[in-house]
Amino acid sequence: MNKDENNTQYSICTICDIGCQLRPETEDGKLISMKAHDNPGLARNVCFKGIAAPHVHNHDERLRVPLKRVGERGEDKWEEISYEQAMDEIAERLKGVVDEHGPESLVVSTSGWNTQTTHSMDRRFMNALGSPNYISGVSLCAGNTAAVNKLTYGWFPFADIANSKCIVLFGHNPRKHSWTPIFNMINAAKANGAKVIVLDPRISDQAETADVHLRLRSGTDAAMCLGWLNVIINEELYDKAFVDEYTTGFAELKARVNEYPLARVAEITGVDAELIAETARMYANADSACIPWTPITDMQISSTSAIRLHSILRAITGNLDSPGGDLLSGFNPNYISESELGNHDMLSAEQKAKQLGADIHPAYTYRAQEMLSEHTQRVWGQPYADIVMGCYMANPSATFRAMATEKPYPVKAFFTLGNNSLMSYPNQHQILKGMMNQDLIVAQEIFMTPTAMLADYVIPGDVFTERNHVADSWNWRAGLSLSQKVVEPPEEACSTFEFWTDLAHRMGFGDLFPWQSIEEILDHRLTPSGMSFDEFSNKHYMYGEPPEFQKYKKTGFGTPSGKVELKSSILEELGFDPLPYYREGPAVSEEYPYHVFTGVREDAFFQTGQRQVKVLRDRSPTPKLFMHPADAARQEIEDNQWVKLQTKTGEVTAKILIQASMKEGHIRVPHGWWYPEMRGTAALAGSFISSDAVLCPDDPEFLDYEQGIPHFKGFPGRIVKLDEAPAGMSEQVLAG
Ligand SMILES: Nc1nc2c(c(=O)[nH]1)N[C@H]1C(S)=C(S)[C@@H](COP(=O)(O)OP(=O)(O)OC[C@H]3O[C@@H](n4cnc5c(=O)[nH]c(N)nc54)[C@H](O)[C@@H]3O)O[C@H]1N2
Ligand SMILES: Nc1nc2c(c(=O)[nH]1)N[C@H]1C(S)=C(S)[C@@H](COP(=O)(O)OP(=O)(O)OC[C@H]3O[C@@H](n4cnc5c(=O)[nH]c(N)nc54)[C@H](O)[C@@H]3O)O[C@H]1N2
Ligand code: SF4
Ligand SMILES: [Mo]
Repeated sequence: MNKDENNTQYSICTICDIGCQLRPETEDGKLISMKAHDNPGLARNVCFKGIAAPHVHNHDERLRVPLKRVGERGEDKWEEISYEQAMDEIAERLKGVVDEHGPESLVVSTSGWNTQTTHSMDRRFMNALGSPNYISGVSLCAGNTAAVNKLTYGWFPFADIANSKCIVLFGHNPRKHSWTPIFNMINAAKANGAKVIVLDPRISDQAETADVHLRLRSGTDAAMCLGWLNVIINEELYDKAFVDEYTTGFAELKARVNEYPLARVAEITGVDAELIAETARMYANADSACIPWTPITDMQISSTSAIRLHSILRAITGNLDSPGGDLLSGFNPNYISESELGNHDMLSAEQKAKQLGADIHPAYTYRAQEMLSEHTQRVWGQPYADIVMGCYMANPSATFRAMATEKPYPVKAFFTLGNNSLMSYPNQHQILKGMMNQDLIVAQEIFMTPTAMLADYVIPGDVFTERNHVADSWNWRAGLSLSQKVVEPPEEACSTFEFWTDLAHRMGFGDLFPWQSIEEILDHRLTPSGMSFDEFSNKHYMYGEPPEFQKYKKTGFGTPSGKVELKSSILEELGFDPLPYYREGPAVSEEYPYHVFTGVREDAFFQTGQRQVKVLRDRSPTPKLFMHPADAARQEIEDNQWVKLQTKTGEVTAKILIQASMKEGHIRVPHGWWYPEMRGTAALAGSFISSDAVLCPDDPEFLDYEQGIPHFKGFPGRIVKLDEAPAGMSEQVLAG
């Protein structure tokens, strides 16, 4: 194993998805601690989840050998089998499904963050087999944001936060234990005089320390952006030279924003018109300004418009690809990209046309994204740009519906890797129905999750200290960083790279998977740099490209017009409104009086994970709904009381946390709660008791038109008091 001159090794933490490089320490072949980085630029990157990695990696309940279902589906009864037997049987059964129903009957669901070293072998496998039906948790995160950004200027920017003079956070709330490096960058910029504008219904941590806080109603971000544009365009605060030379559709955009005078925007958002105008001026007049990516606008009924409005604001204020603005990095020239390894041109047009949901909601599917291919090739040198692995996906709601109903065609095999699929999309009821109707389910996991419990085969996964990697942030940023294997995976645990490679060989197309190990594919990927993986790991724990700004002056933008498309020619050709707009979500009523939003990430966990890790669970034993004191008083609800939160789709049970920082009339529901300790006593480890996905609808009136993204920010709900906790809760949950 390579160590640098200081005898240090580096592993990139994948407990969450921001990827801090930390220093693992081992003893007798076992990970014993994770330390902060020794590089001063990274030394502050310590969050307690990363430090807790040994408790995750060495956990007693970690899966170590393949399991085959022996009971009914979901009954959680297993026999242990060898890896060879499991892979042989999976290949045989998959061949059977494909022979009967065609290759499109295979769906793969993943998220990619945690499994890290797939090297796009999943897409390569699917493309060789002939299935377009790949879905991912990133369809509610940076993946769909990337795809929609591409429609406007051909790439997905990463904000140059540390060098910015004005940072605008649309809900996004980085903290010491949530996306720590971004939190550090914001603090560095503030120390340099940057102003921070936060838009959030709650007084979040970032709102508390911001220069200005706009407490908008949940789900109204697109209206807010239209209000900002109204001020910026009518007061002529935009960059005229840039608009003239590098954009299309400015006159039409101006006409559209004039439909949103500030009085209308103030009424929709609930924010004072003068404050909207003042902050729009602050943003537009700053020496440099950025709008960092936020997941808040990728989960709303006006998501496509809201994301496009961020793109438009960045562009017309002259902040695109300039210092302190939002940078378009392109592919790293020293590393073969996942976009290329995925072999997307191998999948036929006929099979691509079968991608589920593409007919109605095409924005992040092949149908819309391939309209960019020749332009991506022109500007960035290759046709496919699968940035954050979210640019060629099927629609999850359409996919689970097809799994449940066999319409428009049967979907009979479901593979889920490093993704707790049951709980990670809207409408958990439909997901369960879809999974129960499968002939073959395979899960690759490190713990027995509710999703894995529904599988026919569970393959144990490795973790980040057990595999080598070179990370390029999925083409979001151009730098490369090293992640080293410091311990062996337990027993038969494997990487997702090995899983797909071994399966491809059994399926008869192993020649397309010539790399025998992760190190071999890393050597291959590093070929353009002239370094082998060994050489890279000896010298370059971090390896950046010098930033080159405003590359578009040489190349144009990677869109059909070569310009920033304020009016999107692709959306127009697909039959959608080519200009951004605001659409109101389903209204609250007397029956369902609250605006409910999911999220506010918890410091102790990443998404649905780590509930079985004692040091983390002790910090947060019980799921909590947030409620404003005035709402609690009106309903005579006390702090820590058990309640039900009900929507038309379902109900969850949790405790109330009364918080003055909440916005009146709003309820926060946490994401991803299940109870590993209830395994064996409650169906699917209590995953229908408190999970937000049980509540979140995906009926058409709750879906964004262009992407089919569910409205997680401001759907109607009601609170019903309970006299006691749900049955079967542990002492710790009851006391929490
Ligand atoms: N209902 C609902 N759905 C959501 C969201 C929401 O708020 N509500 N949020 C969305 C967002 S923002 C995101 S980013 C996605 C996140 O979706 P995911 O990234 O899928 O998130 P997790 O819930 O953490 O599930 C990851 C699973 O991978 C396992 N795992 C961890 N490390 C490894 C590993 O190294 N190898 C393998 N094989 N498995 C591993 C964990 O045990 C866990 O069960 O979910 C999205 N889905
Ligand atoms: N500890 C920890 N850190 C994490 C994660 C984790 O699970 N745990 N998950 C990671 C992932 S994958 C993601 S995507 C990020 C998400 O993290 P953030 O981007 O910070 O998002 P949230 O914490 O879900 O919510 C942030 C804020 O959005 C506000 N909000 C709610 N509705 C709206 C709305 O309609 N508009 C606006 N403008 N604001 C609204 C909420 O009040 C809340 O304060 O966190 C990452 N960091
Ligand atoms: S913020 Fe924490 S959990 Fe996320 S990558 Fe960094 S150390 Fe790991
Ligand atoms: Mo996310």
